[in-house]
Amino acid sequence: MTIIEEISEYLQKGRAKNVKALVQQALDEGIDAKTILDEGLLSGMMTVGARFKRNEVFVPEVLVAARAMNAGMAILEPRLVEIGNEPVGRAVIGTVKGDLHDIGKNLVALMLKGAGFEVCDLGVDVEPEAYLAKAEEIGADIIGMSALLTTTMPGMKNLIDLLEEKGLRDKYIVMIGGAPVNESFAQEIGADYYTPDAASAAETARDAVMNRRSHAS
Ligand code: B1M
Repeated sequence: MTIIEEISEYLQKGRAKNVKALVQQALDEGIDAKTILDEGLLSGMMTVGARFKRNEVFVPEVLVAARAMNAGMAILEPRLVEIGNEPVGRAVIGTVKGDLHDIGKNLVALMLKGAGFEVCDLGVDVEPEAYLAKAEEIGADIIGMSALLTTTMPGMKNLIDLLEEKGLRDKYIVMIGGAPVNESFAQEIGADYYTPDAASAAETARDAVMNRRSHAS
């Protein structure tokens, strides 16, 4: 097994200390930071995402894998900054106004990071104006909204209305999710994508940004 494969394996097992040590060793051996990121850390996290989607692993395993990913990233980040590694895209995420559920949203944020996104997590109880202000500030590609209560789901439409009012609807890819949300609700309010789980959200976000870039060029 190569050192890169070992990084991916240990990440999937949530072994933060091993991941950290192996990332350092890989750098010392002269392996470039981008390879360690793409083929070690991100590949490991995408595998965890796929297994989570198939119900082969559950929330605790995803959280420990994410902790291992963060441990590796802490070693890798200074090197990535030096070589000017661009993220796959930028995403703003939060749970909508009036809603304090954040476990699922946190998983989506983790998976997006695992897919190579720079993620700004606004937390819970987020006003439409706050999503938009942050998206404009960081030049986001994606705005992701989570809702767990049927009473807070309409908050998702409020952001879409606000984007339309400001003439900014086409600027952002709007993604929604959460237990009571579904595809027909997404269509009804004019969101771009509904995804049922965190792993699909990350895959869809990646594909959507790639698609948009290929159409723009
Ligand atoms: Co609340 N709660 N809760 N709660 N709570 C639910 C949602 C409820 C279904 C329970 C029930 O009655 N059976 C019910 C909602 C009923 C309804 O609206 N139809 C409910 C209620 C009523 C309430 C209160 C009103 C209770 C009260 O005070 N009377 C209150 C509301 C507070 C508020 O938000 N204003 C309340 C409070 C709480 C706690 C604070 C105690 C706690 C939240 C803790 C926290 O989040 N930090 C809590 C919890 C834990 C739950 C349940 C039990 C579990 C939710 C959860 O974390 N699931 C929940 C029952 C349930 O869902 N079975 C319930 C695990 C998580 C991983 O799944 O969030 O669905 P989920 O995320 C998934 C996907 O949905 C998706 O990916 C995730 C993982 O793959 N996903 C996205 C999520 N966001 C996405 C965004 C995307 C894409 C995918 O794109 C951007």
